[in-house]
Amino acid sequence: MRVEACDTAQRERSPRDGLRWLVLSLWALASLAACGDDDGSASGATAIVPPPALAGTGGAVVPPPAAGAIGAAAVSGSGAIAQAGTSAIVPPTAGATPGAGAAGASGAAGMAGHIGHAMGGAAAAEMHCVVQATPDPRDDQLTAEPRTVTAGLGNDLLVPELVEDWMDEHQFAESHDGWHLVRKWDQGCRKSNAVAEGCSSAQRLLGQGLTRAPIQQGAPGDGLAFMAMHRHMIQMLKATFPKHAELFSGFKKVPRTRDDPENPKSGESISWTSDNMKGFEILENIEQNLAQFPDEDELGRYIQQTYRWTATSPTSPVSAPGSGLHGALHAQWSVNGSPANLIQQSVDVKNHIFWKLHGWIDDVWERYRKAKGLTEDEPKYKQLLLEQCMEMHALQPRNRGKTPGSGAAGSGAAGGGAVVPETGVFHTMVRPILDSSCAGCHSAMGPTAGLTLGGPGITSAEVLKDMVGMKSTNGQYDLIVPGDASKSWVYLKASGEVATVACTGACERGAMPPSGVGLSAAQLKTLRDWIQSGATSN
Ligand SMILES: [Cu+2]
Repeated sequence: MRVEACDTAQRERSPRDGLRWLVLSLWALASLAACGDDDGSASGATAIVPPPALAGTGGAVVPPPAAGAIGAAAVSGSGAIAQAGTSAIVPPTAGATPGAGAAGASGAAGMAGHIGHAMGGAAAAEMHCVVQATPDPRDDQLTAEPRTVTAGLGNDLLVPELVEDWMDEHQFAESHDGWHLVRKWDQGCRKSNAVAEGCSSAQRLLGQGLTRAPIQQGAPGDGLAFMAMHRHMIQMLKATFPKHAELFSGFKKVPRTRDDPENPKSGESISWTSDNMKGFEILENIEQNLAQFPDEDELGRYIQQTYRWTATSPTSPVSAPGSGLHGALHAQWSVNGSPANLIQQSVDVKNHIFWKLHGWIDDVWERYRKAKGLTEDEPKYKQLLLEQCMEMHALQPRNRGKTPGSGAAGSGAAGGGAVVPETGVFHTMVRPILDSSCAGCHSAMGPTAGLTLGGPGITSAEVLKDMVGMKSTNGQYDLIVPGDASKSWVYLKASGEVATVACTGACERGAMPPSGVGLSAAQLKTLRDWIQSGATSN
């Protein structure tokens, strides 16, 4: 799980640029909390703050091709922030959300639950996330009924048109699609730990402003993220349309037969396999089956799907234990040719039954949590939902590849003026590796262990500055020693050589990334060669 990964890494935190840390902390409040930093107070403050361009579980958003990002903005805004401390957190200017268009209007009314940061102007407005939306005025005009459309040979049930309008304004379908796409990166390339080079599907995703998620579908951590992201969407909808929250409530029990009163398409037949049925029985009696799921992540993975692309079987999926009920539920009511076909990831959130089945999954998860004595007050839980919120925000096409302060107002505020595209070996060869493998935890928004190794919102020049000649947490090794990879902590961690390296004091010997899916031999060579040849930008 990423949270655990971050906890592990957090032990290694080193004292670094205090002011910058503070600025980023304020931006990322709870994001940092996830990585084990005094989260009690931070996440307790207010549920929401975060920057849009930050990909929660990391890497889902293309790093900025150019400068002018967080670093610069942070510097320009840092004075006020440092002085004002937490009181610097103020509501953003509603309507200033760049590119919001119609969403700006509804957003003004509908996003009162969020707070932004005293960065001023568009940068502040960009820096928000919606956890608790307030009702949309259209809630009053809604009917409680789903919309029936004729599609292909049958009928399908869609969310009401006004809800669809709201979804369009918030690029809901696109961000949901993107969320899954970045986690199916390896599947698309039929290769574990796939890079875009030589993989056309990855190239296409890059073209959409997406980058590979560090935790791929089915990997440890993905099950929990899967449940949390869909919960985030459900919560958003229920808070936006509270009078019609029932539209987004799940099956109480998954309908088993045509005549089941919960069959969303009454009169149409339903068929499940015996394995499906077994899965329903287990999950609908989750309190009696806790032992089968040691943690929430296991539960999520059991439900989501059974395919696994592993390092040992990169070209074909292996079947992991699990029910795969999520896919079976989607397939059961899928209508060919429907504009919101339930098995079409790019549009399925507009299907009424999507919310029935995901609501059911969400209820199972909630019952599991209750039975385990887990509460919503836990910082890790808050963090989890916050991360999903931030990632979904960042995955809206209008936000992809954007960084706070990188817009027109942002660069103006930063005083940087024109944005200079970066070039050089580090930027083009090394940075992408750091972005995909390290920035999930070590980003500008969530610099676990004080390390910013990439991710959105930081220039390559800044990443370099933060690494080369800088002390690692144990104080014995520098992060990067120009010309000597064998003494460069980042390399030792990435290569796993940390396991045997000489340490005089405390030595955190875990290799990175903690997911266990490390850098490929080619990536390690790139990193090594770059260090050996001087670790410069060129
Ligand atoms: Cu989904």
